Amino acid sequence: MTKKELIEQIKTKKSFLCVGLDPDLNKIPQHIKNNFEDVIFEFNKQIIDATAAYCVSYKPNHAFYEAYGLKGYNSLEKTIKYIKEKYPKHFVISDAKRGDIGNTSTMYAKAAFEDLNADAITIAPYMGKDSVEPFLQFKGKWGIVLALTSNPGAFDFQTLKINDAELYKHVLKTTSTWGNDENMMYVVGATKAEMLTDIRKIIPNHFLLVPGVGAQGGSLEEVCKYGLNNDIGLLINSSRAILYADASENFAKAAEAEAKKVQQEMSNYIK
Ligand code: NUP
Repeated sequence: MTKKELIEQIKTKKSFLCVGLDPDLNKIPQHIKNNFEDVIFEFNKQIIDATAAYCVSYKPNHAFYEAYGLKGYNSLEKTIKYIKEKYPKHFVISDAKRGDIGNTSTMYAKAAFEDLNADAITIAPYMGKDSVEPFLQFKGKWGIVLALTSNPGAFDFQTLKINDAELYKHVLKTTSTWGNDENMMYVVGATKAEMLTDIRKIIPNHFLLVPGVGAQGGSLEEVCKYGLNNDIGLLINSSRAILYADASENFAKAAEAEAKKVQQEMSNYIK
């Protein structure tokens, strides 16, 4: 998907919401577990159908599928196929945080883009240029580089100063020369919204994937205040707050209501 197409979707839907598909068997309602063979896929399918009108993107995190082995991976494949067939304009992010020596990264990229048919994959940039570049060679596909993450551990390394600038700023400056704002995005946690002012000085035009609203307590208003650019430039992810808004047979309706609530707040920022 091109940047132009993504922006068009955001304007049409008046939404820059990304629904995180992080299925957890301990939290999936009992009636789904009792009645379906592929529990994860059925749960996702109902969540997707309930939320598709209010979001522009879905982000399955691989951990929540790989935890259930081959069966889980099969549910992941089926989930992406379902989105791509029924909602082809939604931007699918494989949240796998890959990155390895070049030929290995190429295989990770093939898995995400050719086998799974995701539009984007998250990348940990620690191994440097040759570990990131293979993800940027696929037309219409995106690499989303971790810059400043939402978790408390972000302060262990990412904010350490090297030559007067924090490590995450070096990551932004350097990695942005490896690709462009048509094939790269950055992860910035919603829990660190004030830091978006500095981030926007370094990368004014890139889209940012922003997790951390909802369950992690980040503020949508603050993220928009500091992070919006002329193209909107944000995909804001919420997983648990939408998926597990209700644990009963009403879960899909509750997820829909939650996604709609976020979309309505977002619509205020879209002219
Ligand atoms: O910095 C990050 N923070 C984060 O939470 C980078 C991520 N990829 N994530 C992921 O976003 C996390 O692994 C989970 O899949 C999702 C946030 O979920 P929730 O807190 O909305 O439930």
